[in-house]
Amino acid sequence: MRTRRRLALVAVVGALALVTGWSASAQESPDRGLYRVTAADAEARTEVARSGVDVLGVRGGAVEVVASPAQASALRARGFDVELTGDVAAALTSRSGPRSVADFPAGDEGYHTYDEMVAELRAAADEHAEIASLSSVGSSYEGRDMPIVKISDNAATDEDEPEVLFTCTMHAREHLTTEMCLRIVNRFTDGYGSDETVTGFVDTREIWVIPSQNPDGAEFDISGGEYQGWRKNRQPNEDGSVGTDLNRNFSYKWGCCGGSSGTPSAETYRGASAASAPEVTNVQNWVNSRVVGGEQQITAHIDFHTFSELVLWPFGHTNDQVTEGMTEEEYARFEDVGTRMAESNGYTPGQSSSLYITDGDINDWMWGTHKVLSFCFEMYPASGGIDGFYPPDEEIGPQTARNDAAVDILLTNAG
Ligand code: 0X9
Ligand code: CA
Ligand code: CA
Ligand code: CA
Ligand code: ZN
Repeated sequence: MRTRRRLALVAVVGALALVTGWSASAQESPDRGLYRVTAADAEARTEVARSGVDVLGVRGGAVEVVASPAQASALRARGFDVELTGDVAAALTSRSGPRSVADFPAGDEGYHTYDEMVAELRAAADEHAEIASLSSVGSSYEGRDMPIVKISDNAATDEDEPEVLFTCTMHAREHLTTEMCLRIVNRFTDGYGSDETVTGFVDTREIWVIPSQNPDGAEFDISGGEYQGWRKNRQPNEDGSVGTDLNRNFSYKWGCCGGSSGTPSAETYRGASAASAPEVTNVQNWVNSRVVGGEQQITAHIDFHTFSELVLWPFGHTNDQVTEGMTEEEYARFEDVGTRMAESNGYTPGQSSSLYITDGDINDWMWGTHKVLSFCFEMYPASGGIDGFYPPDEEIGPQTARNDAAVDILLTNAG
C-alpha cells in the first residue's frame, strides 16, 4: 500500500511537470549552449552566477556555464565577454552509451533485442570455446558494437579452409533475420559432435556470422513499445532527416543506375557518398581484411532480408545477365546454386534486378569487388503489408529452420 501511494504521488508530480513545463533538471531547453564567460574577479563571477545561468566551473578568470541564447545576450549586454564553446545535447550524447531497449512489444518477446543477441553470442562462444570465437567488425553510428562470430574447428587459428559469410539485419525492421543468423550460430555450435552434417562443415569450413548490420535501426524500431516500421540506419542527414539505406550504400557502382535515391528523407537514400554509413564501412573493411596473400578467403555469402520468400543473385544494378564482371559461366553458377537452394526452402529464385533495380547493394559489391558467390534471401512471409515485417515470434522456429538445407547447400558449394 505504501509503495503504491508513493508511486501515485510521483505520477501526479510528473504530470504536473508535463503540464507546466517545470522540471527539476535544467535539461528542458533544446537550444542551451556551453559558454565561457570572462570574469576575472569574485565580484564579476558572483554577478554571472546570479544571472540565472548554470555555472559548471571556474578556471583561469573564466566561468564555464550552460545558458540559453537569451541569457548569453543578457550577459553580453552587461559587458561580459561571452563565447559559445559547445552544444549541451551533443556533449551529453557523446558521454552516454546507446540506450538499450527492454524487450520487443508484448507477445513478441521471443525475438532478441540487441542486448539479448549479444548475450546469446557470448554464451555460444563461451560454451564452445574450441570451435567458436566472438569479435567485432566495429561500431555503429550510435556506438553499438557489431559482433561477428567465427565457427570452425580450431576457431582461434586461421586455417586453409573455404570461408563462408552470413549477414543479417541490414534493414532495421527485418527482425526475423537476426533470428536466422542466431539459428546458424546455435546450430553449428550446439550440433558439433552430435550432428554429422554440422560436424562435417565445422571441420572443413570457416563460418562467419554477422547477426546485425544495423543495430541502431533495429533497436530504434522496437523502442517506444510499438513497432516503428524503420528501415535505414540512424545516422542524421544534412537536411535534418535520419538514416541511410545501408543496402544502397555499398561501394560497387554506388548510385550508378537509378536504383537508389539521392533524397536524404527517402527510404532508399544511398547516403552522401559510397560507404558513408559506418555500418557499411565496417562490413566492407572486414570483408576486405579477408584478402590474405592477395586472395579473398570468403567464397560464398548470404545476406538475409525479409520478406517475399525469394532467393536472389547479382547483379541488381542491371537487367543484363552477362555484363561487365559477370560471364555466362558465372551467371550459370549463380542460377544453379540459387535454384537448388530455392528448391530446398520453397522460395522463388531469380536475378536481383528481376525484382527491381538496386545500386550499391551488398551482393553486387561482394561479387563485383571480391567474386564472392553472394545471395540475397528474402524470408517469410511470401506477401503482406507492413505487418509482413513483424511475424509473430511463434514463426521464428519454423521459418529459420526452413533455411537449414539452403545454408548447407551454400556451404557445400563454397568448396
Ligand atoms: O531492396 C532491398 O534492399 C532488398 N529488398 S528489401 O525489401 N529487404 O529491402 C532487395 C535487394 C536485392 N537486390 C535487388 N532487388 N536488386
Ligand atoms: Ca507470441
Ligand atoms: Ca578450422
Ligand atoms: Ca582461413
Ligand atoms: Zn531488407
